[in-house]
Amino acid sequence: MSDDCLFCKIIAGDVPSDAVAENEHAYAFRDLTPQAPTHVLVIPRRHEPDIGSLVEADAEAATGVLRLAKQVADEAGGSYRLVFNTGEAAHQSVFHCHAHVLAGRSLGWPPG
Ligand code: DGP
Repeated sequence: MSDDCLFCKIIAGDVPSDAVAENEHAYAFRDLTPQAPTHVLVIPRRHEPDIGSLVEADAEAATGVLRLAKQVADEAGGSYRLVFNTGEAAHQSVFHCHAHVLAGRSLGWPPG
């Protein structure tokens, strides 16, 4: 846990969130500013700043994130997009690894 990390506070229950699912390694909750009918964030319980750091530090936890993202996407039904914004120029604003699961509408390509 990192003291000044918003998503660590969400995992600890110190900041409220709209829970969707969880497993041993990861927690899924609804994004505050949804960009699609289904917009769920899947975060590892372990604090790592991004997916690259997580997979190097704990590959099992990274797999746990992917498994939970798949479960959330399966429950949403149909097509989906899984996004790890990584680094400021790629629009990462919270530096605790997170996957966006986006579904429920047609999604354009390339992304902006
Ligand atoms: P990113 O830009 O990839 O770092 O995505 C961060 C996401 O986190 C963004 O879509 C908005 C969401 N978010 C920020 N603060 C909160 C919060 O307090 N609660 C929830 N549920 N989502 C948040």
